[in-house]
Amino acid sequence: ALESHSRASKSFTVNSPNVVYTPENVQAKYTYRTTSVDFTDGQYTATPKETVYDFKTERNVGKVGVMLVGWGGNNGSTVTAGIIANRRKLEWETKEGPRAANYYGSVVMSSTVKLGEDSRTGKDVNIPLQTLLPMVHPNDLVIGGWDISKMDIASAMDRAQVLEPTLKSLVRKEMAHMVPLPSIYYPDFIAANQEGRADNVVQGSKASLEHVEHLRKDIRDFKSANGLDRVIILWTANTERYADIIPGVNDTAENLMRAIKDGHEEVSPSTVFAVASILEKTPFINGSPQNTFVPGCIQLAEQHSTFIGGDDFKSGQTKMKSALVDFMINAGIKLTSIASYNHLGNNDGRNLSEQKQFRSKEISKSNVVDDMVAANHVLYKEGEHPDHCVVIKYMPAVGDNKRALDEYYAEIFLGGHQTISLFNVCEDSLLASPLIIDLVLISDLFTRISWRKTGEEEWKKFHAVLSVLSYMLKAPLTPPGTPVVNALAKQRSALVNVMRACVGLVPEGDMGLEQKLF
Ligand code: NAI
Ligand code: DG6
Repeated sequence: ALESHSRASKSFTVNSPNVVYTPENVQAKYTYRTTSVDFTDGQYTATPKETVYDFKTERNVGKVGVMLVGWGGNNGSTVTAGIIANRRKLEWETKEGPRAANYYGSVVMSSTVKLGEDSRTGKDVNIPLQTLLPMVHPNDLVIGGWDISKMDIASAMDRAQVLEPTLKSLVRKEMAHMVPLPSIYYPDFIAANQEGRADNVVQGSKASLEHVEHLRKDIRDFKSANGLDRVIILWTANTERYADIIPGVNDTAENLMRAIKDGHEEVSPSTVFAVASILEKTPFINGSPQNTFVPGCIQLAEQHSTFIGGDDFKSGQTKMKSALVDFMINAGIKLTSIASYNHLGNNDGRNLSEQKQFRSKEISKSNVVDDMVAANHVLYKEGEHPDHCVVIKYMPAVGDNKRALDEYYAEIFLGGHQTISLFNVCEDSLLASPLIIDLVLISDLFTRISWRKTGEEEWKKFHAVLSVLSYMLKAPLTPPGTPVVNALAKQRSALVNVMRACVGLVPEGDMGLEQKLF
């Protein structure tokens, strides 16, 4: 098993006394270089700083499962069909000719990173990101999950209206046997228009310890029935309304557990899922915008050293925004307004047509430029911010083919203006599904990474709030008190550079001195 599962790590080895390979681990000593800044007498002083860390990554990835909450939805059924199609190397006919399974849109599976420069030619050597560290292959994931709708996943795939009929016919038989587990349903948290789907629910319409125990048992049963080493739980169910943060109810781990026991009405289904996952020491990722991770839930994850990550998949319009705004502001262009409109016709759009659920999405879509604006005090005064408006409309006819229109309006040299208008037509679930794969693969990887400061005895895990997942998420959750980074390029380099550190490689740099100094 070790032989086959660690094949990815064999694609390169690092030739350094700081990196040691054993059959079980890759261990690297890594010098982290930062700059510490002081402000005295009206002047900054920058002091280079070095901290030496050891990183240890387990090489045997073992057998991994993923349990999707909302398995029967557009994302759940699409990602399932996609993994089966890849596993079976399927090809199918479309009106544009034959197509074959791929993992396009997955940063792990379909992007590359620079390993270094060829020692003879000096040219960049690029390798697939998935080969930087031993990672589970998505084809090997065992998939399961819950849905409040009891429809099997093959029929759910038809209901979603995302995939080509020719592809569906090839995966239908296998998917027809996949039936979601009953789930917990507290009607007040999702739109009333979803009620008709709820025919697969566990008894009880508010939080309870019985629900937590029920879900914990589901996780344990799934793990043992499939002989899994680890499971990742991911919420891709409907967007919920925000839960009110109430002192004494969800502000601490202890209060949250008591609120669940008492059946408090401000505890959402997604929080109950998160609590069950945390207690099972199983990472939990939130792909929707609501505040699942109330302070008490974050504290619980910290206490149990279990990874949580969120919120809200960053697929099309917002991904573009977090790249474009980064470019504009870093180019010294003063962005003054963003008008973001989209319409879509899938069940997600239907659910978001109610105000409380829309509000959750409006929040996650609106905060994505804050860090870039705050970093540029040449363009923006303290507290100054571009206008930002987010509109979402439900238009059944366009189904999953979301239409997004964005206008970026900016002030340029000497009072002039620049207007950038974008029209982005994206098949929503085909953009979101690869993000689910990335979130699962990266979360699983970090369960196998330990670190310590050189000289210390004890190995530790990364902080329970797994902020390296930010690249895939619209409103990244970060450890309490730490900054949120939305800029897309920074998010990617954080992920890649942490992975590089684990094999003792310097951060990706673009100086290219060897091509400039002769
Ligand atoms: P969907 O509406 O097709 O699927 C959601 C599924 O969740 C449904 O099958 C529903 O029955 C189920 N569900 C609702 N409450 C549940 C509960 N308590 N337990 C278990 N299942 C439950 O939605 P879709 O398009 O798959 O999106 C899922 C989520 O991902 C939404 O919150 C959406 O806002 C978010 N998202 C989607 C993106 C995309 O591009 N498709 C991108 C970003 C976020
Ligand atoms: C309409 O905005 C529905 C939403 O669920 C989005 O489709 C989803 O959040 C993806 O949004 P974005 O901005 O990342 O494309």
